[in-house]
Amino acid sequence: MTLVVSEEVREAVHARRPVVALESTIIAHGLPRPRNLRVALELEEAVRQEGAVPATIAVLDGQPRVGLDKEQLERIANEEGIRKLGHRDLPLAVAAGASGATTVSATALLAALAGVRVFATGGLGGVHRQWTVTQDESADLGLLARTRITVVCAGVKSILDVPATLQRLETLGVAVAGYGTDRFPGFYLSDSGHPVDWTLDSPEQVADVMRAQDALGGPGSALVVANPVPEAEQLDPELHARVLADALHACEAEAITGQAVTPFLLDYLVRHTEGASLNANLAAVRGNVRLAARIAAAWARA
Ligand code: PSU
Ligand code: MN
Repeated sequence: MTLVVSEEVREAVHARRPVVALESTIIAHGLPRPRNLRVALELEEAVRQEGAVPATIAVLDGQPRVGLDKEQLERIANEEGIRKLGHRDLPLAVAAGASGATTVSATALLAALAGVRVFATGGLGGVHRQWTVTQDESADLGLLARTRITVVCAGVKSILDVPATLQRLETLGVAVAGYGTDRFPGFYLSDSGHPVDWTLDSPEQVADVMRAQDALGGPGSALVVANPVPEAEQLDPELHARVLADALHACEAEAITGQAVTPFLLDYLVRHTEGASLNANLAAVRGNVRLAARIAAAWARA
């Protein structure tokens, strides 16, 4: 594939300086305009403040790009017709000359191809409620089972079936650790109500696990670092439960399916919590981006 890696990212990867991959679906389809562009720029700045190089990933005019300039970020945030691309969509978008934002699965794949080992996002996709009927499971999980990358996230989106998603991650052989917690975070919430088996407490410990993955040479799977949103910034759990139930109802009533499900539910939560879910989402992403930069730095020092 004609992967275009920005000069800054290419040089940093080559020199083993810290780099953090950032996804673009959250910008194009996960956050409302005009805040989405401000957030995209802010996240890149946060990576820089922590001493790492940001590499936002997207496909523009059929070119998969690792590292976007400001104009390219603006296109992702504002252009009409920006598609949502999972990893299976990449060759189709390339051949069609299409433009699209990349989900966790497509971003992780392109980051790994560019030699970027650390990736920050909000929440992973996963197994949806009603899975037995719809078979809706995000391609994020399967791709992470086959890609050697460290993903810093606030767990999986709480719109999902969280215990089923944790089970799938186990079945697929994806390593999962809580960061500073033995609870699996709940995206908008600090605690999903489910435990994790492993806890890591510093960027150096995360880098040690990454080194151990490489030394062992097992299947090329990911490491998920599940970093909770600070409790003070989480969505009120009662409000979350109530609005989420309504959102799931609306999704069914409006017969939303496929790729549209996740953006529909996220948008519903934003609109029906007066933006509180957006604030919790952003707090989670910000924390993840900063932690990812520190992990990238520890990894670069290795
Ligand atoms: N997390 C967010 N906002 C998002 C997403 C995750 O805070 O918009 C996106 C990610 O790109 C993730 C995708 O990969 O949703 C999952 O979509 P689906 O369930 O259709 O696979
Ligand atoms: Mn899906």
